[in-house]
Amino acid sequence: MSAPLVLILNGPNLNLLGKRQPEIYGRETMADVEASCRALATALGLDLRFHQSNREYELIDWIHEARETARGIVINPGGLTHTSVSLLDALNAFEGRVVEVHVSQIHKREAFRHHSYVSHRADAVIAGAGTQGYELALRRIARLLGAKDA
Ligand code: CA2
Repeated sequence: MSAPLVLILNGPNLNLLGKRQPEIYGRETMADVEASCRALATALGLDLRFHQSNREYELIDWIHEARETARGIVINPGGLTHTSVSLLDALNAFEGRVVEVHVSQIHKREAFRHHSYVSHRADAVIAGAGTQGYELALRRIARLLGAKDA
C-alpha cells in the first residue's frame, strides 16, 4: 500500500522565515523547515508535499487538489489566518485531517491575531512552539492516520 500523502502549506510572507524578525519567528528558514519535515515524514512512513505561496488562490487550489490525493494537511496560513473565510471554506471541503501551525504564540501578540478562521476547521492548533510546531503537527497527523511509529 502506498504511503499516505500529507501536504504542508505555508501562506504569505513565510518565505521570509529566518530572514527577518528573528526575535518573533526564530532563525530557521523555510528550507530548513522543509528539510526537517521531509526527514520526519520518511521516518513516519508519510509521503510529503511542501508548498509556500504569497497568493491566496494558490493555497486554495492546493487544498482543492488535496481533496482527491491527500489524507492530511498541515497549514500555516500566515496573515490569511485572521482574514480568510475563503481558506476556511476550502478546508471545510477537505475531508482529511487538518493541523494549524503558527510559529509565534499568536495569543500573546496583538488582539487582531487572536482570532483564526482556520481554527474553526482545524483538528489541532499549535502556536508558539517555533518552527518545531511543524514537526509536532506532522507527528499528530501521523498518529491520527495510524501511520507507522506515530
Ligand atoms: O506565527 C505565525 O506563524 C504566523 O502565522 C505568521 C504570520 C502572522 O501574520 C500570523 O499572525 C502568525 C506572518 C508570516 C510572516 O512571516 C515572517 C517571517 C519572518 C519575517 C517577516 C515575516
